[in-house]
Amino acid sequence: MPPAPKSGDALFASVDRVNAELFTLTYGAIVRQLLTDLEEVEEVNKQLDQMGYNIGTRLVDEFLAKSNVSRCVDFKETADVIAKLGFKMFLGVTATVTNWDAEGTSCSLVLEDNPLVDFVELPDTCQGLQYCNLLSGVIRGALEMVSMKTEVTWVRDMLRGDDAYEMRVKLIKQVPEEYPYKDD
Ligand code: MYR
Repeated sequence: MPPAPKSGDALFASVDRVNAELFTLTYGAIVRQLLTDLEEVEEVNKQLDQMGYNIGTRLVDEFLAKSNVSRCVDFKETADVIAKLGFKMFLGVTATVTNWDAEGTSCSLVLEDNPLVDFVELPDTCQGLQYCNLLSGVIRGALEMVSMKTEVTWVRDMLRGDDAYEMRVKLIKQVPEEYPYKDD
């Protein structure tokens, strides 16, 4: 007997899953190719970060258009928006915002589930590889487009034996946006 046709929702769920797997495998192939081409793990880390940055500078427009998010009142709200809406929109998971510093300018985004690393195991020769640098680059690039200069670094990485993925996001400078018209 032929299989029953899938309902619309089930079909979209399976298309989403296939897309996510394709994305994960494609990312793995890119990292592998960079390792072959650049040879030095440090160079691959830099390249992944730069690629992420370039993606982030463009992704932010799509995010703002689709999410209807308007200007956040402070960096804490921005971090929540990234963790709950940004990650959900582009990765299908959410992150936890934690470990704020006293000034409210530095926090951690913790991911328990990271679709980028499904099927990945790092060989011993790649121990210094920051496999998820694309993601930190995306955050840095996206935030720069909304006037926030940040540093984003990985402090925990399950591929290196840690119990979660944790990136540290530090606000370096907030460039005030100039209102383009003069009030008379
Ligand atoms: C504001 O203007 O203060 C709001 C800015 C929100 C920026 C959010 C950027 C989200 C970027 C998506 C991250 C995707 C991670 C995979």
